[in-house]
Amino acid sequence: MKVRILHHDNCFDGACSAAVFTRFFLEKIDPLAEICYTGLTHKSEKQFNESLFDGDQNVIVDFKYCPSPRLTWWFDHHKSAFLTKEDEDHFRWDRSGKKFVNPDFKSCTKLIATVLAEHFAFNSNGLCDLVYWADIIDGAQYPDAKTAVEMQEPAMKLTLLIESNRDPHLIPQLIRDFSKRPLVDMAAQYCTGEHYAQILAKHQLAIEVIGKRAQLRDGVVYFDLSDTGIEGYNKFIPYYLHPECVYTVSVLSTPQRAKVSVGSNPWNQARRRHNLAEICERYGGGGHAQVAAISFPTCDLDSAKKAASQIVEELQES
Ligand SMILES: [Mn+2]
Repeated sequence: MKVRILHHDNCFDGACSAAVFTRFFLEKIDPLAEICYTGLTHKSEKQFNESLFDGDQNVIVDFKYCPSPRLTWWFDHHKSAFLTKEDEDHFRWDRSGKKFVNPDFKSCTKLIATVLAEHFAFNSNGLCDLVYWADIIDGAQYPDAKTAVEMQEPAMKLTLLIESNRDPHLIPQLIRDFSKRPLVDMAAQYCTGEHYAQILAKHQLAIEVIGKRAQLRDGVVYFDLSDTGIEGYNKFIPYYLHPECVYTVSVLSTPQRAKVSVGSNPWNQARRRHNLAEICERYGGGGHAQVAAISFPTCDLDSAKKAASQIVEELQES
């Protein structure tokens, strides 16, 4: 049997979600299944192509719902789990018992482990380290910004590797390893050598550039990286540099999209007064109340910048 798992790409929680499901499927359903992986990134249009669903069973983890009849399993914990009202209705009518959404979970990894234990008698004890770290990382439950930015823990090193990865073979390999190997062994194998040193240097450079560009005004840190060639950054850097801020708004440009990221300071949540998913939904984006984003076509960087400046204004404390 061929199983296609579509997971949130370049995301520790997305990879761990796929790993938990993999272990479950091999243990409980078919030990001989051939499991294949595809990473999904948020797009400004046409999110799902039917040809993605080429397995006998097709699974989406840590990503939006798709009303395709070929979708067998679905797990998500995002507040904006549905692209449209029609998709949401389609999900509500589903009687397969294999599709689950719960935005109360900090990570999709924990949601999957919990649901599979409850409904399918899966024992996820062997994966508790994975569940623990996915919950910390995706839920931004670090004790402080230093832990989130200085990359000491094996799970943090692997997160840095995953978030900056461009090699299509690496994440499937990591997922298979996550489903059966301890994080400390994996970090020792993957987060070493020249390649990792380069990734770490990029991370240091991002800290430096954001430090130079970020402007803090009325509780909001704003920076535009669209002309720097930086295609991603650790989202805690702004809070590491400006611990007193409440929100961050940034603009990025990659070959795939222009992106506005909107976040709130995990160590200053008492001052958060906005639901960021709702704000981003108005521009066609989404996410969680604490952190959300909007994607625009690469050619439409101006719209991204305009949306970002409007959001900055809305979030500033008067
Ligand atoms: Mn997630």
